[in-house]
Amino acid sequence: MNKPLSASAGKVQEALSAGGYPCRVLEMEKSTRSAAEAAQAVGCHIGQIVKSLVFKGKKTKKAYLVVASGANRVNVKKLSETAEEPMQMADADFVRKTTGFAVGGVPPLGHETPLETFIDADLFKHETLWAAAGTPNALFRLTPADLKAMTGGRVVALS
Ligand code: 5CA
Repeated sequence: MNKPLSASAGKVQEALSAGGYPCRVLEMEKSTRSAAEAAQAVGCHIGQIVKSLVFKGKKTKKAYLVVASGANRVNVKKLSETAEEPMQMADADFVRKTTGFAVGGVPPLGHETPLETFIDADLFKHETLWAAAGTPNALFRLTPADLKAMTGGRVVALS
């Protein structure tokens, strides 16, 4: 029998269901806090892991979401050019305040506030992806098309 989801993972499952996505949140025994751990827990390639990273615009102080392949490092210079303002990685407090989730479990949907989103084009190399679902143990499987639909993000080269 499946255990009930924790509150944060349940919030993500609700957002998925409300959006009409058939995705099911899985809470794992093992940690999925980092992309490498997540890939190991579900037995996929690290490139199939969706990292949901929050950046802050240095001018506007606005929060942006960058969904990147687990295999890539985001090039902040390139990202700043794309966003047309200098960007910095957000700190943990800013991440929690803008998304409603803690670092290590930030999902690509269901945030506290709507975030302008950029999607790493490399994620489209894979048929299926795995994204964080609210906690450092929770994930759900999705397609690149689902990711585009649920974030409304712009697909760009980020690495
Ligand atoms: N659950 C996994 C796989 S989906 C996950 O959430 N990975 S992640 O890459 O999207 O989230 C971890 C990221 O959070 C790290 O890559 C790092 O960019 C960021 N991070 C780690 N520690 C901090 C911190 N103290 N403050 C802000 N961001 C942090």
